Amino acid sequence: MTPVANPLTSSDIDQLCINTIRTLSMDAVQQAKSGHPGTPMALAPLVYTIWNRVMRFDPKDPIWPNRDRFVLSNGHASMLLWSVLHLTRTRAVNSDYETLGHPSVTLDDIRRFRQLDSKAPGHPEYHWVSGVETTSGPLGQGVATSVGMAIAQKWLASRYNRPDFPIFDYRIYAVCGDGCMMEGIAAESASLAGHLGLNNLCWIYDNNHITIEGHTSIAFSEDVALRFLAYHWNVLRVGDANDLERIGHSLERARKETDSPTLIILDSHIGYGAPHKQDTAAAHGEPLGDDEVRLAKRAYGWPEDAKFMVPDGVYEHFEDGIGVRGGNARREWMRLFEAYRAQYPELAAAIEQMQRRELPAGWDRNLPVFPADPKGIAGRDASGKTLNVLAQNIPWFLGGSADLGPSNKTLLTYEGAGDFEADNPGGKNFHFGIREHSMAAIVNGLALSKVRPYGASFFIFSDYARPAIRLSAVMELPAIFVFTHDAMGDGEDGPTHQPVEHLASMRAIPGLVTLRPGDANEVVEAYRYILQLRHQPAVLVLSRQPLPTLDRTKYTPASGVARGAYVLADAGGGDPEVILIASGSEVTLAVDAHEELRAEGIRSRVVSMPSWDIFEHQAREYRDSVLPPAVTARVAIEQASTFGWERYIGTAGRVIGMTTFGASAPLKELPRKFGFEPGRLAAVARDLLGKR
Ligand SMILES: Cc1ncc(C[n+]2csc(CCOP(=O)(O)OP(=O)(O)O)c2C)c(N)n1
Ligand SMILES: [Mg+2]
Repeated sequence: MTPVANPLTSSDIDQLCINTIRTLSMDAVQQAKSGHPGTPMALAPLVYTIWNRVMRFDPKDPIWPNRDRFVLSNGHASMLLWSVLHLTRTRAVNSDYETLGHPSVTLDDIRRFRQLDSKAPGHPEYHWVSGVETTSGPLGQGVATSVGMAIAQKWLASRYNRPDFPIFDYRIYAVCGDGCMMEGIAAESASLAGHLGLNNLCWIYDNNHITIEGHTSIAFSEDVALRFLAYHWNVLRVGDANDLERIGHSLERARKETDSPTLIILDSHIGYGAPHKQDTAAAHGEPLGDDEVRLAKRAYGWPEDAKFMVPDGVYEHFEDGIGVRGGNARREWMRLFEAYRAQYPELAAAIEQMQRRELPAGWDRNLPVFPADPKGIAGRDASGKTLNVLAQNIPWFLGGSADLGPSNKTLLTYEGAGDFEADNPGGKNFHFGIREHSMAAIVNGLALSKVRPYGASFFIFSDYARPAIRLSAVMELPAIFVFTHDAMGDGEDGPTHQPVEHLASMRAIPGLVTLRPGDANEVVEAYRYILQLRHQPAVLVLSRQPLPTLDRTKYTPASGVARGAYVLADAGGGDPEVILIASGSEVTLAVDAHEELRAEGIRSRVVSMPSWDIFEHQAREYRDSVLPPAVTARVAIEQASTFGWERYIGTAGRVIGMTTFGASAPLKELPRKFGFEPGRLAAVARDLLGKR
C-alpha cells in the first residue's frame, strides 16, 4: 500500500468491496475510452456505506413500494451505480412491473459501459436500467427530483399509514456534487424542502472542490453550509470521504432528525488513489490512462493487471449486508401489508392500483358537460372544474401551481382537499412557490413515487420548467403540466408574457403529449385522454380568456380529441375544396370563417387539431380521412410560431401564425394587429382557391 491510500476502514472485506467499486469504475471508463472515473473512486466508500450498511432496499425486488430511494444526482459518476447494482445482484424488472430472474446490470454490461444497448449507459437512466430511481445527468435534476420523492413519501404516509401500520416510512438519499450545488434548481428545491421540513430526505454533497474547468474557486466561493442552515436544513460535515464510521454515523443522525432535511458535506478527493491525477480536473471526465490505472490499483493493493475483477467474497458480503437487511425488511413489510389488507382492503387495493399506474373504477364519473354557449368559458376555468371532479374520483391525483393557482384555476376547492404543508402532509393542493423548474422536477419525483401529479404555471414560464419536462418524457412518466395563458389572451402583459415559440418547443419533445383544446368540452376530453396515459407526460395548454362553447349537436363531438385532430365541421358531399386547421382559441375562429365561406358556396372543412403528437400516432387511414392528400388547399391558424405547420399544410398551403413576438395592448386590439380574425382566414382561403 502506498501512503495515498491508507485505508481507515473497519475491516478488509469492506475495503475489498470499496476497491472493487473503484476498480470496476476505472476499468469501465478506460475500456470505453470515455466517462468519469474520478468521482466513483472518491465516493466508493460513501456509496458502499449507504447501500451495504444503511439502505432498506431488496435487490431481489427493486420496486418494492417501501424501499429506500437512492438518487445519484451527479449522474456522470454513473459507474458508482452500475457497480453497486451489479455487486448487489439487483434483479431486472420489466415494463409490466414484474421482477425477472436475470440481473439488472451484468459484468458484461460494465465491460460494455457506454456502448449501445449496454445496461451500463453513460448516465443513470430510469426505465432502461432496473434499480435506477430517476434519470440524472443534467446537474441539479436528481436532487430536485428527490424532493418530489420525499414529498410523496410524506403524502403517502399521511394518507395510507394507520396505527401500527407504517406502510410508507422509507427514506430518500441523494448524492450530488459541486455542479448540482451551483445549479439554481437545487437552490429552489432545497429552499422548499427546508420549508416543508422533509426530515426523510438526506443529500450528501461531494465537496471535492473540482469541476471540469478546474478548482471551484474560479466560480464558486459561497459557504454552502451557511446557505443550507438558512434554508432550515440540518447540516453535517464529514471531513474524510474514506471514514466509513463517520459516514455511517452522519447517516444515522440524518435518520434521527425530526424536523429538517439533512445535508452531509463530505470532503473528498476526486480520483482518490491515482498518484498523478488525484485532486485534479483531469480525473473528472476522461480515462485515467493505462499507466495511471495500474498505479492506482497498486495504491489500493490490487493486482495491477487484473481487469473487471470481482474478488472472492465481494458478492457474498453484499448479500450478507444489503441482501439480508433489505430482504428481511421487504418480507416484514409484505407481512405487514397482508395484515393491512385484511383490515383496510380499500386502502390496500388503492396502493396496489397506484403501483401499476391504474385508475380506480369510476375515475371519470361526473365529468362536466358544457352546454353550447357563444360567450363560453375560459380553458382554465373548464380545467378547474374538471380537475376538481377528477381529484375527488382519484384519491392520489394531486398537484398545484408555482404561485399561480388562482390564475391557473388549479386549486382544488372541494371540502377535504387541503393544502400540503409540513403540518398537513395529506393535503392535495401543493404550493410550489415561484419555483417552476423545481416544481417540474418535483412533479417527476411524485410521478416516480406512483402518485398522479400535476404542476401548473403560465405557458410562457414553461421555459423555466422545460429541462424537467424533457426528463419526464425521457423517463416516460405520466406527469401532467397544466399551462394557462396560452397565447395573446394575456393582452396588456405584453411580449414577456405572450408565448410564441412554446408550442413548437413542446411539440418537438419526443414522447410528450401536447394538447391545446379549443373549447370547454375539448378540455374535458383532453383530461380524459391524459389521465389514461401510463407512460407519457402531457402538457395541457389552456386559454386565459373565455372561448365559445361549440354546439356539439351542430358540430362533431369533442371526443375526437382522443385522435389528436378531427373533422369538426364539414361541407358535405365528398372532399372539401379547402381545409381550415386550428387549435385552441383559433378553433371557433375557423368555424366562423367556415360559415362565412359556406354562405358563399365555398366548401370548406374545419379540422380541430388539439394535438399533433396524438394525431401522428393514428393510422394513416384515419389521418388521410381528416386531411385527404388530394386536398392541397389548406390554411392553418394558430396564435403561435408558424414553425412546423408545413407538415400539415404542405407546399401549397398557408399558415396564419406568429413570426414576431407579441405586443402589450388591450386584448381586443391584438387579434387585429396580428391578423387572427375570421375575415382574414376566409380571405386567405379564397385566395388559395383563386376566388378573390
Ligand atoms: C445542467 C448541466 N450543465 C452542465 C453539465 C456538464 N457537466 C457534467 S459534469 C460537470 C462538472 C460537475 O462538477 P461536479 O459536480 O463538481 O462533479 P465532479 O467533477 O466533482 O464529479 C459539468 C459542467 C451537465 N451535466 N449538466
Ligand atoms: Mg466537484
